[in-house]
Parts: sequence; C-alpha cells; structure tokens
Amino acid sequence: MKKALILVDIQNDFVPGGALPVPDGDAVVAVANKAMRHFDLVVAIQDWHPADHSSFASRHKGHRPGDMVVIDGLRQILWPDHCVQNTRGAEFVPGLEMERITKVFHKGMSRNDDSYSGFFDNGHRNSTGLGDYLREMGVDEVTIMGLATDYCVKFTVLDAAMLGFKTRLIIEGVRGVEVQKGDSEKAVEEMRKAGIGVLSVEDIGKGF
Ligand code: VGL
Ligand code: ZN
Repeated sequence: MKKALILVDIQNDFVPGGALPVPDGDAVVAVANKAMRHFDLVVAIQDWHPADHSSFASRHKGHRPGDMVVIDGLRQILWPDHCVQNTRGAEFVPGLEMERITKVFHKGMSRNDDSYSGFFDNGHRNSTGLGDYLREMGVDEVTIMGLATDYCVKFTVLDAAMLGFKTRLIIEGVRGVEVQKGDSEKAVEEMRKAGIGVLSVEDIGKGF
C-alpha cells in the first residue's frame, strides 16, 4: 500500500501579505519541500473560490469578516475575499516545489458551499474526488500539513480519518488563523482525539 502527502491550501492569500494571512504561514513551505521526498504520492489542495463566493463578508450587506451567518442551514464564518480563481492570491506560494505534486484538487468552487476539508464541502453534500483518487492509487496512509491548522487542515484530517485512512499530521508544517486565541491548540487536541498521529517532519521516514 502507498503513502500520500496532502498539502492543504499553501496559497499566497494565506501567507503574510495575502488577503487572509495566517501568521508565519510562509514557514510551512520549507517543511513541505522537505517532507515531499518521502512520499509515493503528493497531492495539493487549492482553495478556489468564484469572485462572488458566499463566504466573503463583502457579499453580505452590513457584515464584516469574522461575523457568523447561516447559509443553506449551515453556520458560516465570514472571511475577507480570498483565493479567487485565477488570481495571484489563489496561486501556490512561490518556492513550493510544484514538480513533486502529482495532482491538485480544488475546493470551494460553488458559490453557496464553503469547503474547509479537501475531501468534502462543509455540508458533506459533494466530494472533491480526493478520497476516490487516493483509493484508486492504492493509498492507505495519508500525512497532512498546510494552512490553516484550525480550519482547512483540521477538517481535512478529520475527514481522512473518517474515510478510514491511517492519518498523520506534521506538526511543524501547520499554522493557524486563530480567529480566537488558542484555536490551533484546540484543533490539534481534537485531531489527536480522533486518533490521528502527530509527528515531526524529522520522523517521517521512521513510521509511527
Ligand atoms: C481557509 C478560511 C477560509 C483555510 C480557507 O485554508 O483554512 N480558511 N478558506
Ligand atoms: Zn476559503
């Protein structure tokens, strides 16, 4: 069976200088480049929104980023406009070794569905195809890193575990948005409780 590395949302808008910057987010690029060589397969997830995506505060009159609204029955936190399709903010961060990436999966493309997980939209109504792809490729174990710990990384990890993949998180390879202070720590705790392995990039070759 094969092992895959899943890189979550390592995009310009999520690093300092971007539209939804994750503090120190650019630090994960070097970790990703170091990790990639240990895997049979590397997939990248790309947050890929239409310009009028419903998660953008700018689409909700009288609301600001950080506000909570309900869209199609789901609670949704509103964000600054970010990762708009075909813009520089949506591109992968320069320096990420793209030639090692086997396949890219997009998420958050339909206007009224947000998608934190790389596998499903937040309502678990549609899949991105990532789960089927990994199974077809004979993958049984996934290692996940990227941005942001408390949103897209967390939900990608929890879905991977739910789908039955042996799942691990590279701890130096994640950074959080921290809408509330402590969110990243809480997210890591939640992932641990779901039974996933937390490891250092230095230990990747060693198994766990
Ligand atoms: C993310 C908020 C909105 C993430 C994506 O990558 O964690 N967060 N869209
Ligand atoms: Zn987004």
